[in-house]
Amino acid sequence: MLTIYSSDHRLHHGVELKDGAVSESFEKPARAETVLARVKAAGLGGIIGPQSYDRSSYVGAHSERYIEFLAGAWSEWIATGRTCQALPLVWPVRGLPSIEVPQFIDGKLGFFSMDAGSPINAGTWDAVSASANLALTGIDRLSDGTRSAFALCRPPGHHAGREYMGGYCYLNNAAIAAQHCIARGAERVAILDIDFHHGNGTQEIFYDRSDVLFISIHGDPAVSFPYFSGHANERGAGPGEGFNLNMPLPKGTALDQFATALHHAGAAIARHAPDALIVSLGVDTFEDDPISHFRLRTPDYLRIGEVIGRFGAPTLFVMEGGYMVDEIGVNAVNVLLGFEG
Ligand code: SP5
Ligand code: ZN
Repeated sequence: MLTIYSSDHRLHHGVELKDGAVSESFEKPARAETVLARVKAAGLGGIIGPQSYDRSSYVGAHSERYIEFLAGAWSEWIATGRTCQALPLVWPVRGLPSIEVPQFIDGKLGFFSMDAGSPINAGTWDAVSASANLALTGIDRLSDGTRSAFALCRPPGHHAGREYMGGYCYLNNAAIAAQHCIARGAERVAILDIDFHHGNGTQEIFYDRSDVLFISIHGDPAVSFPYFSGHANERGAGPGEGFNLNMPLPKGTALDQFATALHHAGAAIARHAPDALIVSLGVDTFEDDPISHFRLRTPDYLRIGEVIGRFGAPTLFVMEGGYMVDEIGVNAVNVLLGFEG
């Protein structure tokens, strides 16, 4: 399987508010390096860099004003005399008579975010645009007839919505790839999200559409981030009704229960008959993940890959979460090896 990778991910190295203090984010550069090292050690296949894409390729999944904000946020931040990382600290709430984009950067950060989990620093835009370009390159390879590819994206994307960053995510790499695939003439795409966390951003972007089926298997939002979406009764709206499938699972979920959900996902994907399948591949479902609550073990990821391989669709894997750095390489690559059979 072809891997698409860029060292530009290192340009983004964020902080995280944790236990009342600022520390290094769980979402750190070593994650992608560990996965890349495992791709090489396992002999998965060739490794190529991204093609370049205009930022208009991100519009569709995102709004133009959000892309403008993200590309310019660091300059606006340092223009105020600050050199530390930029974090949002205020958000609009329910019940406001109108919500407009503030003029000052501190207000814009809150307007265009869902939490304080996505800090912005000098290299963030270059890193997140390179990450999105990996997914775009991957989907273009599938359109050319390749059966599968792995976009080793970092930063991840699935929490980023049409107009917001959050949960370590800025550009929704999987959604951008799906939109590009449709723009190139595909009739139907399916996105299967197996990260521990609900893919709230991807859900939002395609919620009212029937051409992109979104399926997410994740920790029950009653007790897990992102808390405000991911319930089973969120099934899509208007023409998109029935094209959003959430499968929340309890804390402690192990392979048996996860595999049952994966088989349900397979049936829904078969009904949709997509031209391409995009897998949001998070391995924070691992038993030793520091921020998540499932109990998958390293060999389980081979099985998960096998099941996805039997779906039979041209498949792009897009890297999402996974924070037990020592193990994310072997776990992620096990999915890819299992897929290849
Ligand atoms: C892409 C992705 O996996 N994003 C996850 C974002 C999770 N953000 C909330 C993290 C809460 C961390 N709680 C720390 C518990 C430490 N024991
Ligand atoms: Zn996650």
